[in-house]
Amino acid sequence: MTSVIDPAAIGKAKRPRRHVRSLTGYLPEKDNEGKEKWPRGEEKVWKDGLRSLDTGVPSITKSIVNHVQTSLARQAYSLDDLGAYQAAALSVRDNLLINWNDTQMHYTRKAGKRAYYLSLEFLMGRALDNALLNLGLKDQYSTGVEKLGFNLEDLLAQERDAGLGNGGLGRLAACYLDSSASQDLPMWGYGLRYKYGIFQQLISPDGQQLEAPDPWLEHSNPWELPRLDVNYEIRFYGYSDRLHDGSGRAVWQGGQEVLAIAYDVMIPGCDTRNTNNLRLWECQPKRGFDLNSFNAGDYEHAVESSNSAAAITSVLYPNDHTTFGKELRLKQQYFWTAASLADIMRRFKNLDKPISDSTMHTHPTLAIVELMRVLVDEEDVHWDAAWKIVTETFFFTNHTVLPEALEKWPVPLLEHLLPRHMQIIFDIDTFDILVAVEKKFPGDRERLARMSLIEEGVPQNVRMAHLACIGSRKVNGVAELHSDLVRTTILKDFVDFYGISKFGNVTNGSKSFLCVDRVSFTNISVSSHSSPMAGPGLSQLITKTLGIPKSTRTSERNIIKQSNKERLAHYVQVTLGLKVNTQALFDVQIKRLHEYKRQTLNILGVVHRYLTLKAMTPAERKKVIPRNVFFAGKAAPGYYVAKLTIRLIVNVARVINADPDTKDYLNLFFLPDYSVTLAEVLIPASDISQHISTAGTEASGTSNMKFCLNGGLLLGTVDGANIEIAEEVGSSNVFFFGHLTPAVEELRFQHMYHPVPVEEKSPALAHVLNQISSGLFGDGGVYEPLLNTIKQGDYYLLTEDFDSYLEALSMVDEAYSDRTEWIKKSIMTTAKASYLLRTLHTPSQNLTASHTHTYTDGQVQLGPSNPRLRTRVLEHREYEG
Ligand code: F58
Repeated sequence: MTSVIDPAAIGKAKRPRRHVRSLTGYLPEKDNEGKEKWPRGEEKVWKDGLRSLDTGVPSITKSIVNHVQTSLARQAYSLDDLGAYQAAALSVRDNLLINWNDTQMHYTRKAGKRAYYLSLEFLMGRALDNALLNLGLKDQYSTGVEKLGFNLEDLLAQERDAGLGNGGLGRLAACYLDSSASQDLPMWGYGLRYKYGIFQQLISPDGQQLEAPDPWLEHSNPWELPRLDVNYEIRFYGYSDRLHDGSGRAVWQGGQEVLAIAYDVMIPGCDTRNTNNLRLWECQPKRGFDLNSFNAGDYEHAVESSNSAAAITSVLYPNDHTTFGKELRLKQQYFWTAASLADIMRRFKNLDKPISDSTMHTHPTLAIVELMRVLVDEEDVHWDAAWKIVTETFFFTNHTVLPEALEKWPVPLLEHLLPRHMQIIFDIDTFDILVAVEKKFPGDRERLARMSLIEEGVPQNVRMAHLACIGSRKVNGVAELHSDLVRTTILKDFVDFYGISKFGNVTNGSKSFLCVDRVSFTNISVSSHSSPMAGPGLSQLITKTLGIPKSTRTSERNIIKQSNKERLAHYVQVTLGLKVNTQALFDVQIKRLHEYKRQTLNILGVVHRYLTLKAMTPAERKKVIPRNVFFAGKAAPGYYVAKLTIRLIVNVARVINADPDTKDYLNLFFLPDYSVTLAEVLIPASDISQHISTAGTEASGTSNMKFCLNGGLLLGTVDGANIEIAEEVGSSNVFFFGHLTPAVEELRFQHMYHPVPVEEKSPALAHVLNQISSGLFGDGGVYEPLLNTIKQGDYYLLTEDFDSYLEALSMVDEAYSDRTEWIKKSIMTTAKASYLLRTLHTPSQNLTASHTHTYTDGQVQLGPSNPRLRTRVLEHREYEG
């Protein structure tokens, strides 16, 4: 028997794609008296079937064994550590899902307002340990897996980091999620589910960085829940016809359509059942396979659309401070903002609940344009009303003022890929900016050119930071100094135009205990589950417990630090095969490799120390404080100079560590493949950490905070959050050096037009450079391009800061020689820096360092009882008109 196939049905789903009930944001129907109706079947039978959390050891082991049996289809005989990890993770996930479900229902019933954090990067690291700590179940799981013949630490080590981020920006996003969940705030994250996260860094025998892909999803990911029926169609290319009916509307059609599929990642709060959501989008072809092409024998064309769709969420771009104007990158940005907004709009329309979005940096700026398109073209909202909604909805956080990081997109590219969006950008530029600027500053054409969204040139470019600024309700930087720079440099004209009140500061914070050493927690009795393990509660507890340095605390602290140093030493032994002297001072610089972060200054300082040691007699050397210097960090694959710095570090390490004259006093380690997991080993072990950017270039920095929380002192420049940290922990506990921000511009001018040879500026530095050039660490010629950046132009001002850097290093040596005093400093640093744990603050607490832009201005509060909120609901209804 043959059946007839309707060609029109090929590739179409047999039933509607969207199974509405699996979406969040639905409530039970109510009867005439307003009582909720049970939707189907017998309520009691349903309720008896619901499971509760597994918190006791017997129910935990039962759950793990069940997962081995049914989820993994394995047996006790065939279970390795990886399988046991997967079963344990699935069992923990069951608990998270129970909490997740209840939380989302609670939000739907109660929460009047939600915040959404849009970021292309979420650097989450590992999930199992974090979930166990947040659920307060680590001890129970440890006992449980032991009863099943495994060791929890071994299982934790099986998990691959979720490396969906480059560095500080992505890690901050992860901290925000953690904080919001821990403080019971209804916030969701939206990002992309990259198939390949940040590349794996390998170091070749001659010290070069090599990159390998990071197939982190290889063994399936127990922490995500595919929501295949939550999907949206996203269009690219095609053409846009304006309607010319005075409405400003247009119809966008044709081109390529792809599907955004949702994957949900549970974000557990600490010491609360509140569990938030991170929704990551995967791109799939709208129709998987072009059957016509296949039948015509053109297999390549048949799979082409699926290949090009999959490419959109295939890989995280590994550049953290440069933009290249690549079409695929723009596709990623639009795909993600359009899918996220569609999802948010659906929830909003379903519940009539107000939204507050955060465009956290310039990546999601297209969301501003997309929301205009949806409101004007699809929802038929008048342009002016739509613009008012848009500019009430978004909050823009700037994370850098480096010129090379300010995103610009070529107009022809935008016109081709997103024709309707380009029209909207031109309209916003004309009607919502230039006309108003001309009115306020008549005849000031230069100002118009500077402020326009369009930068003239061949081709023209769209300035995304300007768009983010004018399309947002508030703009902020991430530390006081940085926010000042935003106001006085890149967005100065906009401050003149809007007034200062739109431009604030929200200094970054850090997740409560990402890296705070676990041992210290037990020792300061914060381990009890009833203790406030997160946010302001924890910060108060640390301050109270550690605030007054007592001699008992001092010795306790020493033991803790020592054990963390030994853990790091063990890691180095296992991974590099090198022995670490755990009695030495541990000096750590771990961050993305970038000229502005000046790892080069650090390695040149190490070489100087080495040369100084070599010139000493053995008796003199005996007086020197032994030091281990640790580096870790990845360079963008195309960043030649940064990669040369890695090569120099690795080759200097090779020489120094093998030198019998000095190896008892100085050792150097470059730890490959820096990750959140590695940071968790390195940070608690540090005595001193380096944050030595050229003044005015590091927006905030966040690892500086994590080091302080772990009792590591800072050696740094007067830059970013270093300044506020020092204000809090006391300037005697921070080692500052270098020129200040206001001097930088003039110094650069002098270097450009009136250069002075390095020999005159800093003989010490000149000696170091000569030694490298002359081949002390292998072929000196290799390093010439790197050394030339210092000898010529010296944009990052190493020659200016080198001598004061050496002085600061000596001050560290001197301070460390009095170990009791040093430990006191370390304790004070942890205690005082604990204010950084206050991540998300509600205005009702009247605290200053707020973290979520929704609350920064103190105008909007969560919860249905807030009268302002009701006003906003009404406003939105009016706009929808
Ligand atoms: C980082 N920015 C800052 N990328 O460098 C760091 O100081 C800060 O602590 C951190 O953000 C969190 O606020 C960063 O990693 C960017 O700023 C991007 C550059 C390319 C365009 C989009 C922003």
